[in-house]
Amino acid sequence: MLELARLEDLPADYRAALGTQNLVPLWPNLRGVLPPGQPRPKTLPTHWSYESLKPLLLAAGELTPIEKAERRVLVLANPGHGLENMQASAAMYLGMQLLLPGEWAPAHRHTPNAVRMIVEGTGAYTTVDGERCAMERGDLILTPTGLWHEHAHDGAEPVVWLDVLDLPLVYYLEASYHEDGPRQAVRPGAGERRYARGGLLPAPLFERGTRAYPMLRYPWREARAALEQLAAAEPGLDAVQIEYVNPENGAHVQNILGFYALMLRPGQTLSLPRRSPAAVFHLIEGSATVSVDAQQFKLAPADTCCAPGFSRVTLANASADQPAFIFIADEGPLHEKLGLIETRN
Ligand code: 1HN
Repeated sequence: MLELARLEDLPADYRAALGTQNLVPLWPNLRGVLPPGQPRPKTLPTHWSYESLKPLLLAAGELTPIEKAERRVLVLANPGHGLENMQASAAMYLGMQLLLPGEWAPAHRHTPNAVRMIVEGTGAYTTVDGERCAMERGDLILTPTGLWHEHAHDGAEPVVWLDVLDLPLVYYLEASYHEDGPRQAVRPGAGERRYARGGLLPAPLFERGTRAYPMLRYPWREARAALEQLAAAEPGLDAVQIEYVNPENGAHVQNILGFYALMLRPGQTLSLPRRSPAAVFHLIEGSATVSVDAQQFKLAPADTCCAPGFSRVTLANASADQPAFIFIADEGPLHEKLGLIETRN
């Protein structure tokens, strides 16, 4: 490949003259922004152990009252992006949030989209757009852009969940901001009952719903049953995987990030296609090894890891008799909308 001239090849006075007029020569920087063949992600394959971070999260519960934190979260930051930038990948933010009995995380809304994957504890609920969403292990709860949300806890033990947001992208676009609001009037959540049966949609007087976010809580009980039934119905199927979708139209549940659950059969090894979006893997149940290029992460329940775009990812379940259940978040919907989605062998 043609070697391009470096910045140092230019006379110092010329470089200084460019700077005074806010000008930059492209050629010394061209290969950096357009590397050959495939991107050079800053995102590093990274593993966060729940067992290791949990004591630090519980300590935060003693060190910082909820009133002083608003959201008590330890961010799972990718060192490749610089920890202070609070990014798991180019477009994904991850955090582990703790809510203690009796605490309340006040109502706000913001432009980034969030989802929560509940890790442990019972008795907490989040109110999204006025709908009460119980938080139980493995549930996925959406907090799409612009919807009011707050968290409350009537139970007796700490509740922890994984937050996944598209914050890095929305922040990069200079589109990130929030508003505070009063405590919401709460009505029981209805989405999960309204869309309780696959292929059967409410259509009162022949009209289908058109709400952008018709279903806010996806109970783990249902997702797990769907995976087990899929595995039983198709014994030869390698990728026992479901996507969390908008039940009215089958679209991705949110505009920017995609969300999936995958079951590894006992003893199964599954190689994923190499894809342009970065992905996050979070173990809900069982045990699994996630290989990302040359690195191997052994995931225990509630562990999380990430893989940059175009990496080779292999998922393995070493258990001879127990399935493993993995929650996956990726930047796929974003890449699709931008026309950047690629899959390679
Ligand atoms: C947020 O609103 C929550 O509502 C959690 O629980 C984490 C991280 C960045 C920006 C907003 C929440 C967040 C967040």
